[in-house]
Amino acid sequence: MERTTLVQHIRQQEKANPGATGEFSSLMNEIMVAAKIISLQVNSAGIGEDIFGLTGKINIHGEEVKKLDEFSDITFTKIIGQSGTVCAITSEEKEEPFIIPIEDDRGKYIFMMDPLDGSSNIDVNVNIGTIFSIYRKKSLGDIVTDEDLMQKGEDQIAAGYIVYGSSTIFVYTSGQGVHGFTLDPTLGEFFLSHPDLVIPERGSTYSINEGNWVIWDESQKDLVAYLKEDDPSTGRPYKLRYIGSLVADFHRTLLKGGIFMYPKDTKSPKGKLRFSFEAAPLAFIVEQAGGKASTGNQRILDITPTSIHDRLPLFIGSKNDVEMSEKRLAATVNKGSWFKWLSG
Ligand code: AHM
Ligand code: MG
Repeated sequence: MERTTLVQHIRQQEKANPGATGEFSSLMNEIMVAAKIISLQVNSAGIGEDIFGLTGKINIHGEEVKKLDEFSDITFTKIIGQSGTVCAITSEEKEEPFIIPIEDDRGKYIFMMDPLDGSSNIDVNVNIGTIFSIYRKKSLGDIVTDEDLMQKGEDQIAAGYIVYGSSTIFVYTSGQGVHGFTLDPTLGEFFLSHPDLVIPERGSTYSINEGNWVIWDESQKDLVAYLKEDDPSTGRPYKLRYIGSLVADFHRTLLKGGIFMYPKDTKSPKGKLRFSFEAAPLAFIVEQAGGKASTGNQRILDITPTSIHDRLPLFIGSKNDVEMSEKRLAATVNKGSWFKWLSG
């Protein structure tokens, strides 16, 4: 049986673009190499070298840095940084962008990553992943400016993620649909396993950390209560699925449909997830697969961040489920303001 490798697929997609120089293919190939190295580490964690546990460091978000977080960040930064295809790398793990020196081999792309998403699941053998996003340098000249590092979500050239789970899966889009590849560990090669992924228009699951109920606002409580009501004519109640690794919760949502939500709450008034490293790349992927991604009232890809570590609420998944959530949230907010107005 003839199987398409990830390298062949990337080359075919690049051929469809007449102005292509091969730089994009090189970058994607380097991402694939880094992903294989991390996959190997994740799968052998616990054997031999001690890769579990904490580094003792705290990252820019005030979170404890795990050894695998650091390993993934360093691996991606080294491999992509030396690829000659990028001029800057930003990472969820690093406060400042890494700018490739002008005298070094550098290229026209900006690479952004959450090197190891779902790190709280590392030590318990639950799926974790990497999320990445690629933009083209916008400003002219050698200096990498804020305009390059804080681009509108819509300006992404490509985005993808890798799930390190029961198998390692690489999913990406370069604006020509969404395609998934599974790592064959015996050959060390990614093969096309999920061509032209399309998310169901409507699903039957919702995914949210419901332990946060008390810190949600009324509109969020109303939405989740609605999804749990018994009304078979509208497919309710929805099932609840929550892994706690965005990459894994998103991957399930992409394949099966439904909605993943991380709303704002009183602990994270702006939301918990990051625009550049989590929301924007997954929004690009979901839209390419026919789904939607929103803050609850704004399309994610319409947003231009104001800092590389911006956070925001995220509602992502099947088109109908995201639209229904937006309507429901707006209706409760409006009901709330009428109530306040009447009683005030
Ligand atoms: P991380 O990138 O530091 O791992 O944090 C992001 C993770 C997401 O993977 C996941 O969706 C979310 O945080 C889980 O948060 P919570 O534990 O609050 O449910
Ligand atoms: Mg993350």
